Amino acid sequence: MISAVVPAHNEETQITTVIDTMPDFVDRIVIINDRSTDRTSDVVREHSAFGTDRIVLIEHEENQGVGGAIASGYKWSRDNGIDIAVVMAGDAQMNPLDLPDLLDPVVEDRVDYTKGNRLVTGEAFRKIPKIRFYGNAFLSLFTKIASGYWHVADSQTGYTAINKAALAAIDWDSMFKRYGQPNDLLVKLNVEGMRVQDVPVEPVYNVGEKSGINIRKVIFTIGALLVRLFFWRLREKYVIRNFHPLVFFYGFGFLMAALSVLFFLRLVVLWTAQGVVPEITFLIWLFTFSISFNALSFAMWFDYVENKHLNPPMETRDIVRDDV
Ligand SMILES: Nc1nc2c(ncn2[C@@H]2O[C@H](COP(=O)(O)OP(=O)(O)O)[C@@H](O)[C@H]2O)c(=O)[nH]1
Ligand SMILES: [Mg+2]
Repeated sequence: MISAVVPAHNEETQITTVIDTMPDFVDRIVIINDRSTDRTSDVVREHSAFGTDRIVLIEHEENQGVGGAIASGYKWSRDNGIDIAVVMAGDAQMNPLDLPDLLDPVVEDRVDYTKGNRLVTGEAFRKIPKIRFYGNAFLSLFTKIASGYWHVADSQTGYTAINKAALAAIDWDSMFKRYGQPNDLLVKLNVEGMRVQDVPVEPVYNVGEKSGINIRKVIFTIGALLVRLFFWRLREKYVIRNFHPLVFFYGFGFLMAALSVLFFLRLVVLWTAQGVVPEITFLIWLFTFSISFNALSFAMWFDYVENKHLNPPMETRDIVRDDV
C-alpha cells in the first residue's frame, strides 16, 4: 500500500488540486491540517472523496510546522501497514507525473528513500526564484558534508518517498519540526545505514502557492541545525556504533583551521602596525592553513568512501514532457 503524506497549512485554495490530481496508485491520502486558520479542513471534508478510506484527515491541535506535520503522517503510515509513503506538499507544488520515477527505486528495493532534485532540469535556474536558488545551493553543499550523502543535492525539496524499513527505523517524535526537516531526516537516515538516491523532478512555481519561508532566517536556523547534526552523526556513526579514524582527521583539521585563523589575524595586525609581513608568522599561517585543508579533505574523502554504497548517483533522465 502506498500513502501520500500531505502537510497542509492554510491551503484552502490548493488542497483540492492536490486531491484531484493524486494518481490512482496512491491508496491513502493522509492530509495533516497543521492548525490552519483558513478553511483547509472544511474544504477537505466537503470533497466528494471524503468519507472513503482513501482520505485520512489528521488535525493538529497546535501548529507544529511542516516537519511536525510530516512526522504525524509518517507515524500514521508506519502504524497502518503502509509499504511506501511519499510526501507531497499541500500547495500543489509537486508534479504528480514525477511520482512513478520517485517510487521506482524504492519499489524495486534499490534504495530506502528517494528525494526529488529540481536543480538538474536546466529550467531550475529560470523557474526557481533567485534567492531561493542560491540559498538552496548553499544549504545543499552543507547537507552533503553533514549527512554523508555526497550525491544528494537540492536538500530542501519536500518531494520524497520512504519505505517501510526506514519508516520503522526513525524516531519521528525527535524529527526537526520546521523547515530543517529534510536535512534532519537525511542525517538520521545515514546513521541508520539507509540507502538514499536523488531523482530528477520538475520545479513547480506560481501555481497559486504562498510560501511560508523567510529565506534569510531559514538559512541561519538550518545552518546551525546542520552543524549540530554533523557532529552528532560523526559521534554516532564513527565513534559509538563503529569506529573510523576519519574522526582524527576531522578533529585535527578543525584544530589547525582554528589556529590558522588566529595566525592570519596576527599577520594582519602586525602588518598594519609595522608595514611589513613578518616571515615567520606568514610561514606558520601557511603551514596551519595547508595542513588543515589537507586533513579536512582527507576526512571528507574517507566519509565519501564509507557512504558510497548507501548513495547511488542520480540517474539522469529526460523530464521534458508535452503534457505539462
Ligand atoms: N508555512 C507553513 N507550512 C506548513 C506548516 N505546516 C505544514 N505546512 C505545509 O508545508 C508545505 C511546504 O510549505 P511552504 O511554505 O509552501 O514551503 P516552500 O514550498 O518550500 O516555500 C505546504 O504544503 C504547507 O501547507 C506550517 O506550520 N507553516
Ligand atoms: Mg510551497
